[in-house]
Amino acid sequence: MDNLWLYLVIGLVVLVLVAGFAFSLIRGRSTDVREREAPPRDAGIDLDRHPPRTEDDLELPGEVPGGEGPGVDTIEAPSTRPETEIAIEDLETTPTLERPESARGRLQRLRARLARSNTALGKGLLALLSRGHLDEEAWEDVEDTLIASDLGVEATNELVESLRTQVSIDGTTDEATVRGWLREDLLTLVRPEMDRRIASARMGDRPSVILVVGVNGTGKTTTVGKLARVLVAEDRDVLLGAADTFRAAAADQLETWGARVGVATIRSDRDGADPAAVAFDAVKAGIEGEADVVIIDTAGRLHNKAGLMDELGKVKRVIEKQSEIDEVLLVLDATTGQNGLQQAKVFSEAVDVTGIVLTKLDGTAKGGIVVSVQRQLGVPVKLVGLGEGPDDLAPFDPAAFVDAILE
Ligand SMILES: Nc1nc2c(ncn2[C@@H]2O[C@H](COP(=O)(O)OP(=O)(O)OP(=O)(O)O)[C@@H](O)[C@H]2O)c(=O)[nH]1
Ligand SMILES: [Mg+2]
Repeated sequence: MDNLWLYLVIGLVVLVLVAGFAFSLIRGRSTDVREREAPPRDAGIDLDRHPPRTEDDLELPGEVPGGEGPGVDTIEAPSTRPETEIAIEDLETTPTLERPESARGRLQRLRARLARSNTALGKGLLALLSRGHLDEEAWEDVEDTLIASDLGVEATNELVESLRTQVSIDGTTDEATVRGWLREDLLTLVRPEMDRRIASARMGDRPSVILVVGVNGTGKTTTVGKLARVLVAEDRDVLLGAADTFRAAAADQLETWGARVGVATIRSDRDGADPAAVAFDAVKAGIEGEADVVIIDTAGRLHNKAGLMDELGKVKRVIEKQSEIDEVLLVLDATTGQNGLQQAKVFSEAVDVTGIVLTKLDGTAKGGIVVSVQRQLGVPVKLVGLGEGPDDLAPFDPAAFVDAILE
């Protein structure tokens, strides 16, 4: 009998132990599952800003060919998107995002580069003007130098006229005096009174929308990347839209720029997806995620290809279904001269250009294009690209520009 009791007690203890062990095993596993399902907290990108596509998205009426809607699958929930997960991991394992340089004083920093590239204009002019007796031949040389800098015939005539008047009144041609006149005249031509601010703050209850356009290879994607950096340095919440859907590599290029400073990119992974649909989705995500600014990169297009220019018009119209476009930046390669002016004309007819970005000013003595393009379009040069480095983009500052030319 005693033995029976003993067996009963031992049996009970073993039962309790087994039950306890089993319970703790189950608990442990469910915690595991919860942890794995929980979204990463400090991924650096607010995933809520990329909500899943809704039925509405597919209703871009008539604008989207094909029965599958825009085909932009970027803003699906991250759990179904291995690419997005990889991007988040990357950001997590790279905890130190780059800290971009603030825009203030950038042109001063880049002044030496600008001065070097424009020596033919500045030094050439000063040498000509201060060499003493200025005969007709000397004035022709001055004109030639200005024309060669892409200043344009009209502005060149105005400048030469003004200089001739001052020389005849004053009689002097010492370098300091001539430099003073030139500085004043060039500054007037560059029109310092133009508003060069870039729309980059929220407009009421929506983000500002910036569309970046231009012909192939002018530096659009690089400019969008650099601009995102400038805005991040100003604590703006930026979202990028990769509406260059010709090649997946174009979206990759943009995404890489963004990831370096913790900015997300809305893109399609399908080559040849409708660029208007991607642009639409980017703006939509920007609105829903309460971004400050959405910057949309577009594919390079030749201005003389009507079909491509029409496509750009469509991108604009589709974006405008849900938001105004606050800024259309035309990116021009400063080394392309007269052709750049022709591009400016055609692009401004297709989309209302609000500002010019002049890139590659570091490699050319053709700074006069600032004046000619502003004259042609009546819109200001807002930014200048002065190199391939990530912070080699500066807000255009007329006085610093003229000083650099005359350095
Ligand atoms: N030196 C110099 N190079 C620049 C500047 N801006 C861009 N680039 C270079 O120009 C080349 C083309 O730049 P992208 O940004 O890819 O040009 P894109 O307009 O986007 O080209 P597509 O998308 O093919 O039309 C790259 O090698 C850039 O590094 C600049 O201000 N100075
Ligand atoms: Mg590009």
